[in-house]
Amino acid sequence: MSLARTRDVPSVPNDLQSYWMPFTPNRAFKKAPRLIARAKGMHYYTADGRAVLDGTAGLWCCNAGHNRDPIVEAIRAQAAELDYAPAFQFGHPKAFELASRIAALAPGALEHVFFCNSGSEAVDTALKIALAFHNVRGQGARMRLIGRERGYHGVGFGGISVGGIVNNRKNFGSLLVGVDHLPHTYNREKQAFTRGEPEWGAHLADELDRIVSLHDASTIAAVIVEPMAGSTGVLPPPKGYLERLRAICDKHGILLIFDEVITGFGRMGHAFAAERYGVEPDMITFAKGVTSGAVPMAGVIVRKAVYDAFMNGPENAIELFHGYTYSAHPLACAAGLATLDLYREEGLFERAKKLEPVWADAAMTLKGLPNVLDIRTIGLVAGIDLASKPDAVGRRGTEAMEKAFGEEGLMIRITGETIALSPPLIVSEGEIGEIFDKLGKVLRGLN
Ligand code: PXG
Repeated sequence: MSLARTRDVPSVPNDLQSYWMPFTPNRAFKKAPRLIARAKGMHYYTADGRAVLDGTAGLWCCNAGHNRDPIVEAIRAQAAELDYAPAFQFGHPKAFELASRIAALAPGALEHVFFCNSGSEAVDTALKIALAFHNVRGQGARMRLIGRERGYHGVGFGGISVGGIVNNRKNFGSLLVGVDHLPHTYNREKQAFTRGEPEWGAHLADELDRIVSLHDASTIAAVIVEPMAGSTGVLPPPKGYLERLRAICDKHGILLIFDEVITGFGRMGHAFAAERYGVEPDMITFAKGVTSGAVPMAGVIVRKAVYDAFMNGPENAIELFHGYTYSAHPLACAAGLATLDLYREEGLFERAKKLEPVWADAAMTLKGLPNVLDIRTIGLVAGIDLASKPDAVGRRGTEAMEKAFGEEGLMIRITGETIALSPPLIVSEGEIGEIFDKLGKVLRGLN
């Protein structure tokens, strides 16, 4: 790169080639880029100043809305006070404070927090803690991990191994060995146009018993599921399903991990989905909403008995050989504390709960529009399945996203042919109407 080029970096780049974009068709994007320059509250603003209503809280993360003053101020003040402190063998006060605050939000005996920087790291951390937990208790034969079809647990090798998305797995070798998968819980015939948890499907949890009888419980370390599968198109858990998984795990001494990277911090009307269902897992992974997306941060909340199992060796020995340079980074902790304050002061989790029926009603107004095959809602989340074009699977979804952004000023997220919506929890009833009006226009205009 020439010096001249670095010196005169324009606010809108004129060469998009260097950046290899994640989970994006790079060549198509670079021909018709969608650039976001600014955000405030419920809106993004494009580089040319157009307002775009945020129907997705970024990527399911900006739950408090964008660029909220108290979060911005906390990050600013922290950057001036302490940029970085070593995460190993040293600590800084806000790391301990944030861990206590998160543990207090989590249900029951989930009392300890291990910090990471992304959901993918949180998942790999939880899987490693599960394996190490059985080892320190002398049950090292418990090595198998159970995920679920259509599960998304990030992109680390652990996460894609227990994940159930074919495209995320097929090009990356043999992955972890000793992994099995539960069936996913979606059945359009039995569940179409359900608000909240579908009636049908709790029995699918019993597949865990079948997997246990195949491998024997003494070889199984943990089961990991998203309480609501977000990334593969919004799949709420069938009524009673998570309770049943918990009971089967208990029966066999298997750890249950809830991946709450999306469902945590208010998205389902509670601090965590575990609370919504009254099911206490052994670990919860979180990310995204913990800082409202403002600084990367993630972690694993661990049940006391699991943590305690590691605390039996010599006191001056490291208990878990795991961690990241940026675990509990000061900027992330400051952002996290300010975000949790905002959630509490504005009652945003309760707000999401209160708005859930309004949100569901508004989403269901799209029923009957061209190509709409199913609509699912839960908390402040909606998934809308579109029929594929016969010769171009995924194309209609992409067109919807492009049209929404370019013509209606609405940010939506697509996964395959499913539109996923998950607005910031500050969304007003008027803005909920606006989201679905705009989307309705988009759907009527698609061919
Ligand atoms: N677990 C779950 C349940 C997630 O949803 C991750 C782990 C990984 O987090 P990181 O921070 O490593 O990306 C996620 C991430 C989408 C979408 O459009 C979803 C995610 C990320 C990006 C897009 O559904 N979820």
